Amino acid sequence: MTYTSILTEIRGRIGIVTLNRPQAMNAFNTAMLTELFDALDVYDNDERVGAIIVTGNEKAFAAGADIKEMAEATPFDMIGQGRVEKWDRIRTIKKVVIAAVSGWALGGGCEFAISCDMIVASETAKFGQPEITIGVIPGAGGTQRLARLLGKNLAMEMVINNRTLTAPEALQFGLVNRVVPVDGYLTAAVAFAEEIDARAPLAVRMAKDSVNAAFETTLAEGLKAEKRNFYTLFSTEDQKEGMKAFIEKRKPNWKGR
Ligand code: DAK
Repeated sequence: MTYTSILTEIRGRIGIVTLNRPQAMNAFNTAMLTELFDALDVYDNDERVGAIIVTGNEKAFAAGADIKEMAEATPFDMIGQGRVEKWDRIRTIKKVVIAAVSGWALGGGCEFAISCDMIVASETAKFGQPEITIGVIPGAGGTQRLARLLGKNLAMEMVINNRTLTAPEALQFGLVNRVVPVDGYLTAAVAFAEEIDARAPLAVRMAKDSVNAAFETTLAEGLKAEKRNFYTLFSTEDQKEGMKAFIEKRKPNWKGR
């Protein structure tokens, strides 16, 4: 697929997808959304890529869905364009996806960022769900994920009263993993992704799957998923290598098998 609204780059072993509609604050139109998920799929299946970063520019990660594109839409247009399915595809990516956020992460932009596995934010990052100001509510998981991540009261305030969170607030409330100076946020995200890529790949995958189970199932089902993943890892060469390396007081040499 030829991309017109995103840029892609493999830096070392890190796949970087840059949202690239600066004239529209990186608002997600159908083309950009389609390209973004195509690129994520490509990197998810590319053995040269160990982890993935999605980023925007300094001013805007993404200002949400493209309001101009959906202003006149009917419910059937919204359903027919498969938007829900498109947004849902982030849940199917197996590799770790880190959002590197600077500037605005609003509406669908905030929802996309919090659907990633982790977030590195620049000091200027701002997170919000302003849909209420245009007569709607979040439609890509914001009400559910923010309630789980931040608790009910703050989620209510963001969704009902357009409360935005600054980067320090987002860090304080656990919405992001780290806040770094704006001139180094992508570099910091790449370093973070490289740390993850240096770990046992199958264990990383199982760890991601297990933590995600906490958001998608009951505690009992989540505990079952964790146990299943834990036991499965005992069938890998990396488990044998990791434990042997510990005993031999040396660094493990991961094979991803
Ligand atoms: N859509 C379209 N264009 C946008 C945009 C957006 N969301 N955000 C900004 N732009 C455009 C502006 O219209 C402007 O274009 P021109 O007038 O120059 O042609 C250009 O980007 C620069 O924006 P501003 O002039 O407004 O720049 P400022 O620095 O003054 O303000 C801002 C930046 C980000 C605070 C402001 O632009 C803003 O408030 N933007 C709108 C934010 C917003 O309301 N976002 C929520 C959108 S609704 C779904 C799943 C998810 C969704 C929908 C469906 N399904 C599963 C079905 C998601 C919905 C949303 O996200």
